[in-house]
Amino acid sequence: MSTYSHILTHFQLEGQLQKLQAWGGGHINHTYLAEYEQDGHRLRYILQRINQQVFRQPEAVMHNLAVVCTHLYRKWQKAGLADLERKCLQYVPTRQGQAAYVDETGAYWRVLRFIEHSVAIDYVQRPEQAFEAARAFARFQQGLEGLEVTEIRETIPFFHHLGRRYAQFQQALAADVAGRKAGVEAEIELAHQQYERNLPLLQALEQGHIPLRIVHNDTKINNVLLDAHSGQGLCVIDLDTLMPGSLLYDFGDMLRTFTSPVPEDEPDVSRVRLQLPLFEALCRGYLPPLRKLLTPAEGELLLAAGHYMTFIMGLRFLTDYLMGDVYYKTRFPTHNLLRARNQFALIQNMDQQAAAMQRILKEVMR
Ligand code: ADP
Ligand code: GN1
Ligand code: MG
Repeated sequence: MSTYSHILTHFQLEGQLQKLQAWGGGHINHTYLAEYEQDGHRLRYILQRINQQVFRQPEAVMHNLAVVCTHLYRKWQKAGLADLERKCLQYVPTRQGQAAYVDETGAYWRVLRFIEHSVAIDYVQRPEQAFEAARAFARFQQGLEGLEVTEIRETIPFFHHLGRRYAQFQQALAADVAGRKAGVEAEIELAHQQYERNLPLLQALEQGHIPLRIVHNDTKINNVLLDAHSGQGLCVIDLDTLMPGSLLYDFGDMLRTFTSPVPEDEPDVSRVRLQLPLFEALCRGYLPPLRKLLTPAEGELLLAAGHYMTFIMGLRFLTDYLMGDVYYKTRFPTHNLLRARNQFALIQNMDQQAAAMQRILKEVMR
């Protein structure tokens, strides 16, 4: 049993705690699965401690979670969405009625209802998975419609701002605190080239031609739960980075994580390849439901967004490697470097298949 069981006593949970164990493969928060027994029934919950190194304003994170969960639940309930309890993320309030419990050290804890009979996959193997996951993200986006951008707080300023990310990379390079610069010259060179190349999208975003929307900002494949039996897309999770931004970030991050059928830290870089059937499934799952919402400017930049987001993640992994692994959870010393190399390999592979991707996109958007 984890030593955190006393934290659970502060939440509106009934029954006997049976088990508490570490859970999931996220890179950021500390996640545990809590199992209760109540009147012969098993009830499960996710207990999470927010990573406050990453989220400097945990109250903003919790504010957004509460606003979005309430909005989606009401909207979908009114619409009669089937299986609502498994399609809408819900938190359990504290005994004081708050969304989070702040412990004596100032740490923020929250409890979420566990979505039963679901799976979070770390990489896509079949087109149906990409389709279903994309459809769940599209439903989520549609659900957010009607919520004002001003109701949502910014949890990480400049989260997907290429200029800021490049500046952080340059600082890490200059400081070279971990002495890792030597040995990654090729990656550094690539990062400089790709920065230049992705600047036009940054400019387009900054010029205000792209609508500012509430978006998820972290649409990687393991942030959506699929039904364990049918594979149906169920519930979008990990709402910590949900904030005003561009829908291009979300499509771009899906393109990054739904289209290459290997994990983000696949040791054999040559296996990192964009598969067109997965790309097509992603487009078919995500774009048609959002057709009315998408502006022509957004439509034009979808592929560029895949590049942009894949590059930003590669750059962030490389920066963290240079800084000595201070941000992402890592399991071995070259973990971040491997992740960065895989992102860069994916970008190069996207380039090789750009024409075919364009054709598919055109076909789906017709
Ligand atoms: P991180 O920010 O660290 O990625 P997440 O919120 O994505 O944290 O949670 C980590 C993992 O925990 C997810 O990938 C998923 O496997 C599991 N998880 C999180 N919330 C739920 C939930 N409500 N029901 C079932 N599993 C969940
Ligand atoms: C982190 O929290 P998680 O593991 O879903 C990161 C994302 C990266 C992703 C790369 C707050 O996501 O931005 O794309 O790792 N989240 C944060 O796998 O930095
Ligand atoms: Mg996550």
